[in-house]
Amino acid sequence: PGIRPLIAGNWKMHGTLREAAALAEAVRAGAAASPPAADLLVCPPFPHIHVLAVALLGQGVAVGGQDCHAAAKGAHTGDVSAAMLRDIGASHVILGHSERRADHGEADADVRAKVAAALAAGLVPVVCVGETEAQRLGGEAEAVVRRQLAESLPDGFAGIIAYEPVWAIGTGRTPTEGDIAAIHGTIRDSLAARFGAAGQGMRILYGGSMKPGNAKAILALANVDGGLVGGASLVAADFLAIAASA
Ligand code: G2H
Repeated sequence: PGIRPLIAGNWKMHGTLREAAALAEAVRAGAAASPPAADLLVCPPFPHIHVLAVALLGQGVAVGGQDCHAAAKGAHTGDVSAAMLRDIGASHVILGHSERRADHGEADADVRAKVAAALAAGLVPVVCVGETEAQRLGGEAEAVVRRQLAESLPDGFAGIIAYEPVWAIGTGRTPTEGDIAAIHGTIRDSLAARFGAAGQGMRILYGGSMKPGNAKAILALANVDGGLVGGASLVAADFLAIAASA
């Protein structure tokens, strides 16, 4: 038996509470009417998480955060702990997204500390890795991803990996199917080498301009166990169409 896919929506910094609630309700209703062969997760901005987690409780759509702090608590103005996310109903948290790495200078060691904090709080981390365009053109993509995995995952890691080539994020461009399969194979090998059987069973998501039109082909590739969807997750019909193609 294969790994059950996960289709995760990364809503990034979009939407009022009213819009978020409407989007979540449309996803819930669509999935209830026509259950996909995939688990569903939505990751709204922090202020919307609690309301959505309450609304979606037991409805087959999990709710997650887009970041958390590495510390359990303390004097960290503006930050949110993993335990706080868990407390308000989140089950997952995206960590190490390239926008966090770029906008907030997060390095692999920072991501590793956050992943450890998430695991300690009982959250499932969705850890993002991926090369820049210069690294891809320089033939370094696999080495970069291997290094990010080695340095961003703490010992005892249990969670989800998302491969997101930085140059494919929000650009409408995606790697070839062969390139996606190659990197996902590399990620699988790294996970299996370090975590054994557990690594064989970990989900590896693809992210970066995943749309209804390209999802079926991408999700059919070996070692692609779902998607991390940004722009297209803001339109319920598109998100559901991607889920339906899993
Ligand atoms: C990649 C992805 C979601 P988009 O960041 O994490 O965004 O689908 O808009 O490229």
